[in-house]
Amino acid sequence: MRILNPNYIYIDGDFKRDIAIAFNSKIELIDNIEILKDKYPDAEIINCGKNSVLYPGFINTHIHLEFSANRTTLKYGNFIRWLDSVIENRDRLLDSCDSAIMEEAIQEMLNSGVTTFGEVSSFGAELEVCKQTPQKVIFFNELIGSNVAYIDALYSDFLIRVQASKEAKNGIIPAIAIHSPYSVHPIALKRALEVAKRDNMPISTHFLESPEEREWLESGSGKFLEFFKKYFNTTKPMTTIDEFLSYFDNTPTHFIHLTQAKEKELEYISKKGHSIAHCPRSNRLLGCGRLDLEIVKDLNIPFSVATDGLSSNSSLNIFDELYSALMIHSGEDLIELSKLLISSVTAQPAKIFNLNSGEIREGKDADFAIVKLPNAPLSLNDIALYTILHTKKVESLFIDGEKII
Ligand code: MCF
Ligand code: FE
Repeated sequence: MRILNPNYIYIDGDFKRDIAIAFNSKIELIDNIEILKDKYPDAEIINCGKNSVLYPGFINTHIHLEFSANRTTLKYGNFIRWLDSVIENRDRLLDSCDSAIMEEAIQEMLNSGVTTFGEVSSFGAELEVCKQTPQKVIFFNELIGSNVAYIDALYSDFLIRVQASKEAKNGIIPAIAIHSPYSVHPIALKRALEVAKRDNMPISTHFLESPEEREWLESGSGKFLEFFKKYFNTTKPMTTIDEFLSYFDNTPTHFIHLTQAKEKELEYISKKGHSIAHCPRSNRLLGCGRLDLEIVKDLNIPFSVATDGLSSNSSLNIFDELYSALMIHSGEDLIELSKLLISSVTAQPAKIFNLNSGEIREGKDADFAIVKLPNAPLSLNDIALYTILHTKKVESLFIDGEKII
C-alpha cells in the first residue's frame, strides 16, 4: 500500500485540502493523512510537495498517431486546402512516421498527465507502440472508403484490424471510428455499426467539421464538389446530415468536432445520448470555426476536450488544448469554464467511455496526474484556472498505481 499526500486534490468536481489517498493498483481509501497512517502503518508515504494538486489522470479522447510526422507538410487555414495536402502527402507522411516518432508523441501526452487516450487508427501501424505504452488506449479502428467497387476489400481489411486490436490486450480497448459522412459508404457504415453494437465497442466519427462539409451534405455543392470530382470522379454526397445522424440512433457515439452543427442537430445528439469531442486548436487551424459551447452546455451534452492529431495541431499536450479552449470561449465565465474544462478531460470522458478512471473515488483505477502551482492559491475555487494557466508538464504521473513519471 502507498499513500499520496498532496496539498490540494480535485475531487467531485471541486478542490479540497488535507485529503490523502491510499492506493495499490486501485484507490483504496481517501481520508485525512493521519487517519490513513493509522490504518496502514506500513504504507509508503509519498509527500507531493509544496503547492501540489492531485488530479485523476487525464483522458485525451481523440488523436491520430499515424500522422505524427507532420510539422510543416500539411497546409492549414482552410479545410479543403488541408484535405488536398493530406491526399498529396499522405504516403510520404505515413512512411516517415516510424515508432520513434509515435513514441515521442505518446511521451508528450504522458508529460502532460494523459493516462488514457483515444487513438484513431487508419492502418494499424501504431498498434505495437500502443501495446507498449503504459497508458490505456481506446483503439478506434477507422473505416474509410466511398467507392462501392472497393468496399468489400476495405471492409475486410477493417475487420482484420478490429480483430488484431481485440487480441492485443495490454490495455488496448478495441473500438471503431467511422471516418466521416463524406468518406464512408452507408452500406459499409451500417455493417461496421452492427459489429460495434454486437461487441459493445466505443464508436467515434468526425462530423460537421467544416463549412464545406455542411454545404456538401446539404446541397452537393461547393469546394467538396470540386474535391470529389478531382479525386474520386463523383458528384453527389452519399448521405444527408439527418440521415447520417440517424445511422447512430442505437449506438451512443462520440461525435468529433461538430463545429458546424446547428441547434437542431445538437438537440438530436443530446436526445440520443451521444457525446462530443471538442478540438479547438484543430478547428482553428483547419478553418472550421468554433463549437457552440453555450448550446452544448444548455443541452447538457457530455463532451471531452481533445487535441486531435499532429496532422491538425502543433502539440499533443493536453494543457495547451485546455489553454486554447479557455481563450477561444471568451464569453464564458472564466472560473466556471476552467472547472468544466478539467471535467472534460477527466470525469466526462470516463463516463462517456465507461472507464474506471477520471475520478478520485474509492475503487477507481489509481491513475493520477500531480501538478505543482508556482505559488499557493488564495482561493480553492480558482485552482482549475491556475492549473490551466501555469502548467505545461506534470510533476508526477501514476497509472494503475505504478509511478511512470
Ligand atoms: O480530425 C482531423 C481532421 N478531420 C478528419 N480527419 C483527420 C484529422 N486528422 C487526421 N485525419 C485523418 C483521418 O483519420 O485524415 C485521413 C483519415 O484517415 C484522411 S481524410 C481524407
Ligand atoms: Fe481527427
